[in-house]
This record gives sequence, structure tokens and C-alpha cells, in this order.
Amino acid sequence: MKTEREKENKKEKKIDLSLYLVTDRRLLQGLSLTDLVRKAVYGGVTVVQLREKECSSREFYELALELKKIMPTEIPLIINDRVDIALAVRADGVHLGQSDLPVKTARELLGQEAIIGLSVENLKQLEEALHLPVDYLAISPVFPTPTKTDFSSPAAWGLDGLRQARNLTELPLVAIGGINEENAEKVISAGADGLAVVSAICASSDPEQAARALKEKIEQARKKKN
Ligand code: TZP
Ligand code: MG
Repeated sequence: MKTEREKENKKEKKIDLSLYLVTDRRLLQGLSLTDLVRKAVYGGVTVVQLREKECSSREFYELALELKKIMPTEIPLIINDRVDIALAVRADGVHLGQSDLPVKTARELLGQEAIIGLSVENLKQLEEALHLPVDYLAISPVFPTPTKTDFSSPAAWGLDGLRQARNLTELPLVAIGGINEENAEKVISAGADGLAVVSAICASSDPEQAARALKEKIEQARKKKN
């Protein structure tokens, strides 16, 4: 059953979460961040999240401004963790983890229009999130991944966990962690509304083609479902 909060959120925005790029400059194969994002957008990504774990606030801010300049307005720019940066650059939204600012505080600061996503690492966090003013949840990590290892829960969700999450909520779900061309269809078939990837696009020598191939898998999986 949908909570009042879920109903409210559903009414508010339509976000295409199909192919959600999470950036990591450390993995780029000789491209600048803006070139990576340009190519990924040509290849079909539908959301871009700027994720920076090591740089100064000033650098984060400037990178976000650069991305905003080159991204088509219909592709949302989401800032990882930092509500202040999202506000400063007027990004489309923020993606929060369990140890970032509380979702309610972020919502108060960013307003109703902003897109707010939250990573959930286990069922307890998912159940708690159903009462929060979020627009989507990231099921994190769906598979183990070397790209991020500091999870509070020891086990990855797996496809069964993702199916279980799907049965508990109608909130949009993005799966993240270890997703690639090989497993993309299975992840969509298990109930994800979208795939969030870091290395499958950032570490590719051809990010445009990598995005296109993932997008095709998503479309194929959706066709099989219907
Ligand atoms: N959050 C959960 S898993 C992850 C993040 C940022 C990293 C995913 O990276 P990859 O390379 O797509 O497995
Ligand atoms: Mg975070």
C-alpha cells in the first residue's frame, strides 16, 4: 500500500531515471569530466549525478557549474551528498546517503521542486525511507563493486533483494553497484526503474557507446516485461 508521502511525491515530478550516470573523475580514460558527460548524454543517459569525494568545495562548485553549462536542460543534474553545492549552482537536485543531511532538512532547504534521492542499503533503511520526502531510492549496492566499499550492511541486495524492495514500494527505484551490459537486463526485469552506473561508463574507452549499449539493454528488458 502506498503511503500518503509516496502519493504526494508521485504527483509532483516525472523523472526519467532509466540510465543514471554517476561520475567519478578518477576512472576517466583521458577525457575531461565535461567531455565524458557530453558523450554519455549523446549515448542516452537520462540523469547525471556529480559525485566528488576528494576535491575542495570550490572545485566541486566549479565543476558543477561547468556541467550545468554543457548539459541539455531536460537532463537533470544531481549533486552527490552536498546540499550547499546543489543550492549554490541551482542544480536539479541532490542524492543523499545515510550519513548525509537528513532528507527532511534537505527538502526544507531545496524546496518541493528539487529532486531528492536517497541510497538505502537494507530493508530497514528502505522501510524508513517510505515516510520521507524523497523522489526516488537507490538500491545500493545491488551487486558488490570495487568502486565503493564503505557500506554499512555487509551484503549486497542481489536480484532477490531488489525484487523484495520492488514489492514494498511504488517509489521509483534505481539500482546501483556492479551494473554492466551483462547484467543490465536482469536488473530491470527484477524491478528497477533505472540503472545507475559509475565504471560501466566512466571507465569505458568509449563512454558514448557504453551508454548506448546499456540503454539498449534497458529497452529490451522493458519490452520483454510488457
Ligand atoms: N553507491 C553504491 S554502489 C556505488 C555507489 C556510488 C558505486 C557503483 O559503481 P559501479 O562502478 O557502477 O559498480
Ligand atoms: Mg553519499
